[in-house]
Amino acid sequence: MSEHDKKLNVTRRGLLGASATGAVLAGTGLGSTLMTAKEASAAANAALEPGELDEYYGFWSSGQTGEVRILGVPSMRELMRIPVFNRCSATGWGQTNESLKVLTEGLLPETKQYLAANGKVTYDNGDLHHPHMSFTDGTYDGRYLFMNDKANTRVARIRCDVMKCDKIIEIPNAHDIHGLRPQKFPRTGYIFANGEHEAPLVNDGEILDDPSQYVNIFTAIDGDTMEIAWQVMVSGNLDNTDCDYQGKYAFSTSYNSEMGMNLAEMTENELDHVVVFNLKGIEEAVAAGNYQELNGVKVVDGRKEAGGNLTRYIPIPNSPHGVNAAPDKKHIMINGKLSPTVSVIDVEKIDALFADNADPRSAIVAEPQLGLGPLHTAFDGKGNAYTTLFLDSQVVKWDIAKAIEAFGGADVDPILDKVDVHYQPGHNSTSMGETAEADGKWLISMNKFSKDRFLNVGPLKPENEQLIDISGDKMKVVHDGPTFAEPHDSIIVHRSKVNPVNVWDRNDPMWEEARAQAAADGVDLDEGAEEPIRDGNKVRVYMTSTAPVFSMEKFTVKQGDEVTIYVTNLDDVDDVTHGLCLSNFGIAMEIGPQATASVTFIADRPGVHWYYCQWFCHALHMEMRGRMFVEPQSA
Ligand code: CUK
Ligand code: CUA
Repeated sequence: MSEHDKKLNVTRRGLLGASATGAVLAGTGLGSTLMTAKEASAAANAALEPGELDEYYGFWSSGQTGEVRILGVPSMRELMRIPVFNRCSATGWGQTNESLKVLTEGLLPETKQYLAANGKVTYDNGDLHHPHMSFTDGTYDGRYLFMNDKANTRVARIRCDVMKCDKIIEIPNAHDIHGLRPQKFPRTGYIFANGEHEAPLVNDGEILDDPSQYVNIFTAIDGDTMEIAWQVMVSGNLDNTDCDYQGKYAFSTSYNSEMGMNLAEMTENELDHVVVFNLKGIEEAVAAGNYQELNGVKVVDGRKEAGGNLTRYIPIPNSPHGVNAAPDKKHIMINGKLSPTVSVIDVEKIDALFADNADPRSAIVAEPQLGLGPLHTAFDGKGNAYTTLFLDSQVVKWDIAKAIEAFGGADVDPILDKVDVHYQPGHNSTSMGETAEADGKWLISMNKFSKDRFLNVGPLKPENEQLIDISGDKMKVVHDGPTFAEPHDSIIVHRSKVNPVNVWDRNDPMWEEARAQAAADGVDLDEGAEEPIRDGNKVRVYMTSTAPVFSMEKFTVKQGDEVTIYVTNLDDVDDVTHGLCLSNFGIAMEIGPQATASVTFIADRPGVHWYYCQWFCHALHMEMRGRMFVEPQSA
């Protein structure tokens, strides 16, 4: 290990070692596994009887799994998984025509070309870090969830009425979308998305190992149309992002202001920065034509050397990571990562940075020392902040007003409490904590390691999210929840904000193409067709499902036909989902009540093949099946 590395303690062993040291230094120890009576009663608050409903929806990202998960909070019951960037064996996401439309229509032409050369139509993986709900007037409005894909530079949207992904777009010019946040005011509005990794603006191979010509791109997407509004070229890279409650500014951290290409270079400077984006200034520059158009997107120059009033760069120690807007609508927390500090920005001091070219650091009103490895901060709406300390394996509760007083020279300690979490927390989130309606009841600490917390399942361990009761003065860990890769980030939304339907609307846009094709074939989707409809070597099969039967008990196609099977689920009863699984064809799909789903394949396999319903729907579910006959080509 070099001296530099030692200082930063950046190896994995170093990080894990530092945590134990940190905990000992903090004097909290790890031996407090026996619950006190008080803790037991806090745990009881979190417990729900069978049949009781949770007060909150938790929307969880899954990191490299690529899906979104819904948990109930505080029970921490996993309620649903929503496939987004991943493939799903159960629902047929990535296989049905309806999901393939979502997965392919937003891809860039060169991506489609690359995928085709590899025998694919879409990516199979994603790295989904940041799920966030749309806002109206500073709080969740239950319309949409938005999320990033760091792995393949995409942004996706989930409709909260049906809890299905309806749009995915690939972001041109940028590389590897990481930080993502929706505009809070007056409404969403923009979705802000950070390109994390540096590359040439025109990345066609002309420029390779010449980092001096690399840039990073900040993107604003219109959340209603899922079209890109504009992009900003910046100095340094972009990590996380958040925005104010005035609709004026967005803030992105940069841990690589150095534009380094390796660890030593990226961590060289003691100060990196947060970029402040002046939304109105950018809109005006775009309206005035001060942009270059690249891949159909208007790109403005917000780099330091460009001057102008699009961006400002506030120096921050040291490789800052998380950005979190406080529910007081006034403060933005920049989490120091390699610096033990959180830098507090007062949004009311930002105007002067643009209007009067004030010293960027004049917007910093506090910088409390909290512990080792601050990554993300959450809020209770009572003036307190909760910051994860990755290296210390702790969550620290601190008083924002006291931190500001201390920064002004007062002899006060803003730290109110520290609690051990297990182990190495990344994100944390509080109930309604990312809105102006933060209610201070629950905090989730999403921990990267579970080590000895659970039964050993082999070298790959689950991660661990812990539920913490923050309703009192002291934080209390009341629940451990192991999770598969990975509990990256979450939001905790009061159930009054979310109101999904029980049954699909027959006219839902999701199967618009199926509807159009059926109309062209003279078929009513609600009735299906008696026989397959042949159109050259294309064959379309329209059937309906009503528990426990498919409307077609058999149909015949020819080997080599391109077959599309449409199934419309006529059941309109809450919770009666059917499926269609075509054995030995690798085909399965979910058909929710009143939904239509379809799948297309080449029937290149002669013989008798059963299709069956794979969602248990009825006492005679096993009997819900039918035969596809494939006549051999010679016949
Ligand atoms: S980033 Cu990973 S712990 Cu992707 Cu939200 Cu901070
Ligand atoms: Cu229909 Cu099982």
